Amino acid sequence: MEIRIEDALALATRANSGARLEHTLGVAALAESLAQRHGLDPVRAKYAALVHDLAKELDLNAQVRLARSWNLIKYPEDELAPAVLHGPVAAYWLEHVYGLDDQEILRAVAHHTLGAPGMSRLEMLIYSADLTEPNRDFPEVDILRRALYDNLEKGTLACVEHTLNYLRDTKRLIHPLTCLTHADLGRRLQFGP
Ligand code: DGI
Ligand code: FE
Ligand code: FE
Repeated sequence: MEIRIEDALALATRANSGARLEHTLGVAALAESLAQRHGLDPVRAKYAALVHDLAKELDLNAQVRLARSWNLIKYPEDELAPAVLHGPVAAYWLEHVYGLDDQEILRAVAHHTLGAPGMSRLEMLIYSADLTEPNRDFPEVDILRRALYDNLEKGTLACVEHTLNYLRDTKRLIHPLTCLTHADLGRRLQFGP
């Protein structure tokens, strides 16, 4: 299937409204400019950003039902913290209902909330742009943006560390994939990919 930004924009405006659409457009703008900065395909980065939260506004119970029926539940934590399911649900829908066949975009969408071991640079970029897009406003966001601009891998590791600290501070359950992503990025930065 040809990757066309108009198609992704149409999907985003159908699925996301109000502040969520503003967020999605913010992720798209940042993803495009980080892709240009780091020599990745800006069209695929923008496409992935526009569709990353397609399933976010579905009722959480509906997300769990879809995730069960599509065999996307991999950890008990997926159902204990079902807000982490919308990435895998959107990626499955894009591939099996919509017909998108770009595996790297599909992985970037699936992994945008928790990351995954062995992420590609496009996956890192979408994960990080989601956290640091222009509408995000928390104390360390500028430091994270600069880190991402300087070095995608190190910046992504800083984003995962920020998320881990946030989850600890707010006493939320930490999903095992967040820990695996953190360990994998740390290892790759130390020993190479
Ligand atoms: O969809 P967005 O709001 O743009 O951002 P996102 O896809 O990163 O989703 C954020 C949600 O995911 C937020 O409610 C926190 C949650 N989350 C991410 N990692 C973990 C997590 N929740 C738990 N309990 N554990 C995690 O490891
Ligand atoms: Fe999301
Ligand atoms: Fe998002």
